[in-house]
Amino acid sequence: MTIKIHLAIYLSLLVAVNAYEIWPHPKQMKMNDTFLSIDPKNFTIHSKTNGDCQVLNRAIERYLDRMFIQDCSLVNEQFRGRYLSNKTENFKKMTNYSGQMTTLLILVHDKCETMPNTKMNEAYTVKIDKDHSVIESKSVWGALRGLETFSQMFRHVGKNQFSINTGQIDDEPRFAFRGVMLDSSRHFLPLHAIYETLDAMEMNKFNVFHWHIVDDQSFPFVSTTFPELSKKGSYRSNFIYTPEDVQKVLRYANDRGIRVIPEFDSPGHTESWGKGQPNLLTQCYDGKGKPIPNSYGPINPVLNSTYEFIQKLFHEIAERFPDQYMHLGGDEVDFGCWKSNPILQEFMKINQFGDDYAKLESYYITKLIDIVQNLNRSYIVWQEVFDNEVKIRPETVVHVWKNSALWQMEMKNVTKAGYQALLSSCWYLNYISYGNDWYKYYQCDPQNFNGTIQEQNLVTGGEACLWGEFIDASNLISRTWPRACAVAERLWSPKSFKDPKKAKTRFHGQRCRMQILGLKVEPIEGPDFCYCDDAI
Ligand SMILES: *[C@@H]1O[C@H](CO)[C@@H](O)[C@H](O)[C@H]1NC(C)=O
Ligand SMILES: *[C@@H]1O[C@H](CO)[C@@H](O)[C@H](O)[C@H]1NC(C)=O
Ligand SMILES: *[C@@H]1O[C@H](CO)[C@@H](O)[C@H](O)[C@H]1NC(C)=O
Ligand SMILES: *[C@@H]1O[C@H](CO)[C@@H](O)[C@H](O)[C@H]1NC(C)=O
Ligand SMILES: *[C@@H]1O[C@H](CO)[C@@H](O)[C@H](O)[C@H]1NC(C)=O
Ligand SMILES: *[C@@H]1O[C@H](CO)[C@@H](O)[C@H](O)[C@H]1NC(C)=O
Ligand SMILES: *[C@@H]1O[C@H](CO)[C@@H](O)[C@H](O)[C@H]1NC(C)=O
Ligand SMILES: CC(=O)N[C@H]1CO[C@H](CO)[C@@H](O)[C@@H]1O
Repeated sequence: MTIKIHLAIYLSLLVAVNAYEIWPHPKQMKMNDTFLSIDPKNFTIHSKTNGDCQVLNRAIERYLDRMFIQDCSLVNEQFRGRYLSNKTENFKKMTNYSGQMTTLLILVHDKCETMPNTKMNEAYTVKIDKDHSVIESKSVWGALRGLETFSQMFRHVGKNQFSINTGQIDDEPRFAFRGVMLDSSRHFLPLHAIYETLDAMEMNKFNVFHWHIVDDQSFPFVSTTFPELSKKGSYRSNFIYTPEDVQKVLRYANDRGIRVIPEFDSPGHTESWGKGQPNLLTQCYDGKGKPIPNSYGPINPVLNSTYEFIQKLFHEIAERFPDQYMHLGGDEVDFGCWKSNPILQEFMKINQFGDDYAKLESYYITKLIDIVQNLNRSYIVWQEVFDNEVKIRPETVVHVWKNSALWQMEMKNVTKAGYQALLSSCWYLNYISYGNDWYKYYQCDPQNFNGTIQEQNLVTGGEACLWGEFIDASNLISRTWPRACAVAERLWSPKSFKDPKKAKTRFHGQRCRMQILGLKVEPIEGPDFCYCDDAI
């Protein structure tokens, strides 16, 4: 029995040296058996770009800083001793050794873009060769993804001694939209928690940070137009995001090729808005037609003042967040309070909406959309907006989230109607369970529905959501990761990578890699260990 176990460990170690542990898996890899040695003290990265490229310069600095950590995650001491001696001299004598790599060239062909965007090109090639190693891409974003891949290709084979196999990787993402959503309203998330998330996202080639910044419980976003919103609506006076804080997050994300899409969800989920903006929310009434003190429902959609406020607030949001997209929310509007209010009842009558409060919601959303369009922004909405047949623009992205067995049908309906679809139904990572739960995240495929080719092509990607009711900075990273790695590979790698059993060694490697960079990533692949566990 023990012999068997030892043999298994021994074999898995053998696999470790030849398996390329890159996560998410590249589209195409042709690796050779020969390898180069790298001495971190004798290694430089050069770049050739079309004009100035600060984003790349900063990325190179960042990667040089963390590339040569002693990566204990992939091989252990025993293994090193047996196969790749810790002595450089012996290392060089090894049969497949073909030289030292002292430089890497990064070649970016197009003019360097300064902001990640909907059309960004993330394709790249990494070629590791005796005489000439290069990362080549059209855009700077491809170069960033290539650097991440390159940094995952090393083997730590001895003190300050690394090796890398020769070969070529040609890679590009399967989906253009690969997001992670954080909720900073249910629990305030300090900037360091957001930065850590962005670091982890970069390691997994995510490219959209969806910031669900405000909700019923708190309004931490500081508006300079309406300062009372955060003054009265935040949990505490220091649980806020000032304009400078938002700038910092934007810069941090931007440097990592990550778009930031803010969500100001309305007309529901707005309780905290009402604290600093009187007369915004709907007064609820009791059965006898009397106003209930301090009882408010969704935003009041019948007042002109509502739209003056919305116009000014969203104007400010558009100035703060430069991405082409905003997330407008539109989910879970509770009609109960609207139904109780006699002024709204009257409005329903005048507008011949009958008893259909979805029509009143449509009335609000249509006006909101007009405002956002005038601000020259595109938008994403939660699926209810589509379900309630609100008039939306053809390029609207519909965010499918309801976690029923019916998400495939919803995807079909949305794309059949010609809208782009974004999937989150199977990726609500805040719903935790015992065991290797990443398998189910890994196996969910956003194009796995009965759609025509054209309909499937309207799937723009997906997003892992971390709703914050039970999450704050103390458990954000451990709850998100490595689960979100499974989503990352689904959204980046070719569809054929779908067997979690085949992926688990690499998955484990990625978890350890993140851990050694200081991210407190959970073990979710059963009993195991990282070789760097003793350093944590
Ligand atoms: C060295 O190359 C040989 C032949 O190409 C190959 O079979 C072997 O696995 C390689 N060894 C290592 C450690 O890469
Ligand atoms: C760096 O590596 C090159 C190529 O192997 C070698 O010629 C040179 O002496 C090395 N320089 C240092 C400072 O080790
Ligand atoms: C890999 O090996 C093949 C055949 O030995 C060779 O033609 C090719 O140039 C090698 N590629 C790299 C990147 O070393
Ligand atoms: C609200 O705006 C509409 C259209 O702009 C206008 O016709 C109406 O008189 C306004 N109502 C009030 C109470 O100001
Ligand atoms: C509208 O947005 C597009 C895409 O972001 C941009 O190219 C264009 O210049 C903008 N137009 C105006 C009037 O701001
Ligand atoms: C999709 O559309 C069909 C036909 O309109 C409808 O019956 C069904 O309820 C819709 N499914 C979902 C999940 O919305
Ligand atoms: C898939 O869609 C096609 C055409 O929309 C329909 O004919 C077929 O019955 C559907 N298949 C399933 C399994 O739902
Ligand atoms: C970790 C390891 O394998 N260390 C070895 C390095 O090389 C010396 C000399 O060959 C050995 O004594 C160590 O055990």
